[in-house]
Amino acid sequence: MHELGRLEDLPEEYRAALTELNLVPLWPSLRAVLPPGKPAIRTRPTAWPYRTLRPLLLKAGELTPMEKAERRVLVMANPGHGLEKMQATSTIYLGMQLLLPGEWAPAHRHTPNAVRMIVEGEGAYTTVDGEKCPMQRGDLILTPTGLWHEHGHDGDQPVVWLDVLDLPTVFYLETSYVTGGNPQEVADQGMDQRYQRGGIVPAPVFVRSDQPFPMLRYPWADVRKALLALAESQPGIEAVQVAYVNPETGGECQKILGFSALMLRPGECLTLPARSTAMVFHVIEGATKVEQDDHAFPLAEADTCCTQGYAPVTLTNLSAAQPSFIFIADDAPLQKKLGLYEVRL
Ligand code: 1HN
Repeated sequence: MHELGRLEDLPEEYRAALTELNLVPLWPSLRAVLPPGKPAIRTRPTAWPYRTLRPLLLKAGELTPMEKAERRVLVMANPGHGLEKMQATSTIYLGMQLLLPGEWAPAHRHTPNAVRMIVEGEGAYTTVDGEKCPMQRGDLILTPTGLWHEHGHDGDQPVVWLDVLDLPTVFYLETSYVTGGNPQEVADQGMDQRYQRGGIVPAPVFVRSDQPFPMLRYPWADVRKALLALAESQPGIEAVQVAYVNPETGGECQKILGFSALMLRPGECLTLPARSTAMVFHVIEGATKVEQDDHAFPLAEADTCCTQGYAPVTLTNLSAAQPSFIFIADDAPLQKKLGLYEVRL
């Protein structure tokens, strides 16, 4: 590809005339927006070890009362995007949130979609659209776009969870906003008993859901059991991985970001092919090394990291005796809808 003209090649006077009229010549910047072969990537592979983050999050609990925070969160920002942008990747917001015993994070609803992966503690719950969802370690709880949600805590120890939002995309689209409100009325209990097993859903005549987000809580105990059963029954399977889906449609559980859980068998090393999506890895159980290019992150339980798109990622279970379990987030649902998703084998 031949070299294109530079901005400096143009007469000062001409450039000033363009600027005056809010015009810009394309050719000096064309290669920056259309680099050959692969995109210009800002997302830097980055790890956020829990042991370093946790004391600072607990300190925030002392420094900032809930009334002054609304949501007490330390945002895990990617330095490649600039910390103030609050982007872990181009499309993924990550934050670690703390709720102390007796605290309450008031109800609101907003356009970005959120999920929470519970990291530590017992006794907290989040109420989403009137459904009270208990929070236990490893559970995934959805708070999809537009649904009311609030968090409460009846236990006696701090509770911490990882928030994953599609905020960067929704914000970039100039569609991100919030509405406040009053505490929600909690609906009848047992909503989360509707989907007991894959392949069987409530019959349409009576109770089949017409909601876009029929399942809000994915208990870790069930997901873990499914992974162990998959590994046991399919010893030759390439990746022991399950996706969090909408049980009514079998499709992705949210529209912009996608979520899955992966088990690495003892000592297993798995290379994921280069794909167009950046990824987030969070260790639910065990110890896993995440490697990409020159970066190697040995992750312990509750640690989180991100990788770039367009380069392979290698995951290694650091234990030869125990399986490790990882939660994964990416923006494959969005990229697929836009026709941009690629796997490079
Ligand atoms: C939000 O609503 C929560 O409800 C957490 O817990 C983090 C980050 C950005 C925008 C909204 C929550 C958030 C958020």
